[in-house]
Amino acid sequence: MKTIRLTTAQALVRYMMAQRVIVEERDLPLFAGTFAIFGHGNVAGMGEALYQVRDQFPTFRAHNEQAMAHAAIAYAKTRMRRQMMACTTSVGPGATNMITAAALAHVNRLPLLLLPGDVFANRRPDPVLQQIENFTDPTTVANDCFKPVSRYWDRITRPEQLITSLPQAIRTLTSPSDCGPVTLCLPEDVQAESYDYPAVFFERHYHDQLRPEPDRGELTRGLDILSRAKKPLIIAGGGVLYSGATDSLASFAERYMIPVAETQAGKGSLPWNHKSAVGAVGVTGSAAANELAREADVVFAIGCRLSDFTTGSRSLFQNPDVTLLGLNVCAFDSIKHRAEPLVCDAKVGLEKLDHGLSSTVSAARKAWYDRAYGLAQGWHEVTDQLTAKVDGDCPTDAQVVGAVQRSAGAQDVVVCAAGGLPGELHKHWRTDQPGGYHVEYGYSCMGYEIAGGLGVKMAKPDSTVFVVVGDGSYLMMNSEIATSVLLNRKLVIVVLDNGGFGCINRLQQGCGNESFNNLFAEGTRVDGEIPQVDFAAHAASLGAESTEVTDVAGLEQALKQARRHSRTSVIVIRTDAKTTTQEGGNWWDVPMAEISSSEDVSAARQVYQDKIKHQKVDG
Ligand SMILES: Cc1ncc(C[n+]2csc(CCOP(=O)(O)OP(=O)(O)O)c2C)c(N)n1
Ligand SMILES: [Mg+2]
Repeated sequence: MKTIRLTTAQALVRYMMAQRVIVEERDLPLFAGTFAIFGHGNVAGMGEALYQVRDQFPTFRAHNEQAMAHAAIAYAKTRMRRQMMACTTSVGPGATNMITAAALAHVNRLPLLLLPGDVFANRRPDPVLQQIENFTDPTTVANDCFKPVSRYWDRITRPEQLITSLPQAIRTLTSPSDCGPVTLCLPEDVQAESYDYPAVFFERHYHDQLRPEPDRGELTRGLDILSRAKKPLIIAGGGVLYSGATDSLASFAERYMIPVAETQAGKGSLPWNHKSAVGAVGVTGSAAANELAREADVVFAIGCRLSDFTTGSRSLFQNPDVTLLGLNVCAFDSIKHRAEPLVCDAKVGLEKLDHGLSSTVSAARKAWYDRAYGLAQGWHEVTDQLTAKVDGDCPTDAQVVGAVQRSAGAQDVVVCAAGGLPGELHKHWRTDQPGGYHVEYGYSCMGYEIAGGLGVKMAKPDSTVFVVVGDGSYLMMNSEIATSVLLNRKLVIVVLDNGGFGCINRLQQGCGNESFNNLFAEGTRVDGEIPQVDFAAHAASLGAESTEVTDVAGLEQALKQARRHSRTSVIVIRTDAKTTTQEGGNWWDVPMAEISSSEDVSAARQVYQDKIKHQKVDG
C-alpha cells in the first residue's frame, strides 16, 4: 500500500482539502478555508500544517474564537450548507470560547468543523498551561464541554485515528438530517506526531447533496391529509432553503392554493410579494399569517423545527381539528406536535406530492386562498406605514429597518440575531431571494451579528451586507469589525442605540415588573456615571468608517455614503427603546412569579394562568 508520512495536523489539512462539492455546476472545495487563532495548543502543530498550504487553503486570522466560529457558521448558512469552514484554536480558553458558537450551530443545524487544541495525550507536562485538572478522571478535560453541543465529537489521541474518524466527521457535516457542528479535539503533542497514512485517504472525494425519498406509506398519508384540507397553511422553515426547494414550493403553493407562512430561518422561501406569501408566522409574525394559523385545518410544516416562536409556545394553531403534516429530512423534527411525518428532502417531497395530488381545488380552498391574499395585502400596508420615512430624532426600530430596506438592492443581505430587531425584521423585511434574510434566531445569540455579517460577506462578496445590531449586542461582541477591515470584507453596520437591553426591558415590564437592570437610564445600578458610549468613535478605532446620525433622513444619507466606501462602515443612530410594532405577533410563554409582593406581577400572573390554558401540549 502506498503511504505518505505526515503529521496528524498535516494529514487533517490535506484531507479537508481533498473534499469537494459541485454547486451549480462549479467544482468547489467543501472547506473554503479555516479561521485560526493560535496559541501554544495549535501554533506548532496546526499552524505549521496550515502554513505549508497557505496558497491553496486559506487561513483567516480573527480576534475572538466565538466570533470566528460565528463567521464560519454564517458562511455555511449563506452557502446553504454546501460549503463550510473550519476553526482551529489553542487549548483551554481559546477552545472553550467556541462552545457558545457550537451550540448556535447545533440548534440551527449548520455545519461547522471545530478543531480545538487539547492537553497533551502523553501527559508528560501535566498540568500544561490552561489544563483544568479533574481530580478523579484525567480523561475529562475542558473540551468535554463540547460534547452536548456537537453532533459528532472525538479526541484524536493517535495520528491513525484520523483514518476512521474523519470520514464520519465529514458524513455528519454533509448529512442533511444530522448536520451540525463537529468537534475534533487535537491534543497538542498528537498534532505534531507523524504516521504513514495510506495515499488513497487523500484522494479527491465529491459530496453530493443527499435527497432522501419519502416512504410510500407516509407519502400516501400526506397526500390524503392535503387533499382533504379546506384551510391548509404551509409553514416554510430553513429546510426549504437548504434543500433548494423554493421554486418547487412556489409552484406547489400556487397550484394547490395553499398560503405560505415563513419562520425566521425560512424567510425568503418565497419572494415577499409572491401570490401565496402571507409573511412571517408566530410570535414575531404578521397578522395575516397568524390569523390563518389560528384557523388552519392542516398545518403543513416543511423543513421547520416548530420552535416556540413559530407555534406561539403551542398556542397558535387553535383549530380543534387541526392536523399537522411534518415534511422534514430529519425524523426528529417530523413528528413534533403529533404531526404525521413525511421524512424526506423538501424538494423531492413537494415533487412527489405534486404527482399524487389532484389539480382540482375545492371552492372552499379557493376562498381560503383568496382570503389569505387579501390578508397579506393588508399586512403590506401595515409595513408600509410603520417603516415609512419620518422626521424627528429617535426613530423606532421599524423606521430604521425601513431606511435600510430602501437602501438595499435585490442581491443584498440583512443580518441580525438578538434584541428587538429580529422581531421587526421578521415582520417587515422584504426579500426577493433565498439568503437575502439572514437572521440567526435559533440561538438568538447576542454578538452573532457583526461576526456573522463577516461570514456572509465572505460567502457572497458581490452583495452588500447590512448588519443591523442593538447597542447591547454591539458592546458584547464587535471585534470582528477589525477582522472585516483586515480581510477587506466590507460590511455596512447600523447600530441602534436605545440605551440598553430594550427588548428585555419591555418583556420585564410586560411581566408586571419594574424596569430593572436593563436600560442604563432606568433601574440600573449606577455607582459611577451612565457611560456615554461613543459607538462611532469606537468603530473608527477598529479601522471602520463611522458616523453618527440623528434621524431617518441622516441615516439614508449615511447609508448612501456607506455603499460608496470601500471599507466597513458603522452608522450609529439613537432609537426609541419603548415603541415596537404591536400589530401581528402572538403570545409567548414566559413564566411569571406565582407569588409576589407586587400587585402588577400578581395581575400579570393571572393573565398568564389564562393564557397557558390555550396551550396544546399533546405530543
Ligand atoms: C449572549 C446572549 N446573552 C443574553 C441574551 C438575552 N437577551 C436577548 S436580547 C437582549 C438585549 C439586547 O440588547 P440590544 O442588542 O441593545 O437590543 P435591544 O433589545 O435594545 O433591541 C438580551 C440581554 C441573548 N440573547 N444572548
Ligand atoms: Mg439596545
